[in-house]
Amino acid sequence: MKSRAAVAFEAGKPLEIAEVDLEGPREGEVLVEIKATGICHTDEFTLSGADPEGLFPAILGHEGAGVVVDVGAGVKGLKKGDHVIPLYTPECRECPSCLSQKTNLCTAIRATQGQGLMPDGSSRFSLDGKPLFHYMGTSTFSNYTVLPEIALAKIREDAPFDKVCYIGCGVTTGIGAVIHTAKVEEGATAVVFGLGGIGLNVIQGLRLAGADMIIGVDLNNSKKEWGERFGMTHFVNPTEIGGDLVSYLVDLTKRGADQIGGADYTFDCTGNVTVMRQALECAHRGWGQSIVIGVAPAGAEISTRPFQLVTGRVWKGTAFGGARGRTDVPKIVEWYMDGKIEIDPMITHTLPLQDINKGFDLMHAGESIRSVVIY
Ligand code: NAD
Ligand code: AHE
Ligand code: ZN
Repeated sequence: MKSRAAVAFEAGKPLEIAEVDLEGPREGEVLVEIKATGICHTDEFTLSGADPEGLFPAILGHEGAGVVVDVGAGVKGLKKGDHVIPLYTPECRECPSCLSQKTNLCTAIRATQGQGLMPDGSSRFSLDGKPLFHYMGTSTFSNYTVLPEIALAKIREDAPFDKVCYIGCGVTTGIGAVIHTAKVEEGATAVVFGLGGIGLNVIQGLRLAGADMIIGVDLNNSKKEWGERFGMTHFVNPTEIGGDLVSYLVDLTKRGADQIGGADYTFDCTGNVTVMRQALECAHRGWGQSIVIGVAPAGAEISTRPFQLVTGRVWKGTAFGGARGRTDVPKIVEWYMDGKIEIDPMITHTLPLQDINKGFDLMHAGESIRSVVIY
């Protein structure tokens, strides 16, 4: 079949709209009509050429929602008409990682996914007879896409596609980092670096967990109002404090009898390795945990004095907020439908597919939180 798609032909170049060819689902695979997709900073990261796994030409996009159109042989858990969210972190429930119950990083198809291919080692997409790479196993910048059954979460049918697509990455990553990875407790203090589409969801996750002091750090002052909207209690612009950011944050988190200072939990949502170090070092001596969410460019490395770890700070990372997609994503959709979490105000822009590059421009200009493409 044909599908309208935004194709990334080359790193650093705008996407181009094309009618691509899409083969039907093979064994264990599902054809999905994508109804809406968010644009995440990770799409921009890969398009920029900074992703060591980045492949071109490819169909990017990993934050979608849609409807099952067809299923391949052996698909048991999904049928035509089901509403689904694609999962770049699948959940096979059979691999050692899934069975361990210690991680959400299912390994069933990770190798081929990283090569831009379906699990059988081939691509379903092509243009003019030449294959196009899949991306993160999802390729939601195509109106129709094929995924393995294990990479789809079935969701309730009254959930609006143009909002719940955001649960396919940003919402789950941010809230999950708080709930699954950090396991933040009531009354905690926290610092969130980078108040974009991920950081604001960390903030709403912290509010949900009952954190007391939620400090947001961003270079863009317009993010102050955004952070406050979702529960941030203090805002810091590092360029305006006139001194060392870590000392400033440690002082700000001194409370009552505890004059050591430092946050119980800190989160990097920038992908900047200098910020990651600051986030670790403003975590509380003895117990503070710092969670890396941001994705750093090829070749970037993190560093700190080992003494920071010797004295009890913990450095952790999280992918997809530690969520097990098929199990947890439908629950997060329920939370949204029940009003327990907010999504609508964060979707600042909606665009037709032909304007997808505007979504990237808005992100670069710091003007959007999330842009969503509606097919
Ligand atoms: P975004 O562009 O919407 O937001 C980034 C924010 O960081 C912006 O508000 C920007 O002003 C701020 N910022 C940039 N440099 C800063 C600095 N030095 N100090 C303070 N603030 C700074 O991006 P997003 O969609 O929220 O994604 C954030 C990061 O998370 C990206 O690196 C993305 O690739 C990554 N990500 C990771 C996962 C995961 O599973 N680990 C999932 C989604 C996104
Ligand atoms: N391909 C990059 C790493 C990119 C990365 O870390 N991706 C996150 C999801 S970001 C979503 O917006 C992730 O899930 N990582 C785990 C995994 O298995 O990819 C690189 O550096 O090679
Ligand atoms: Zn993402």
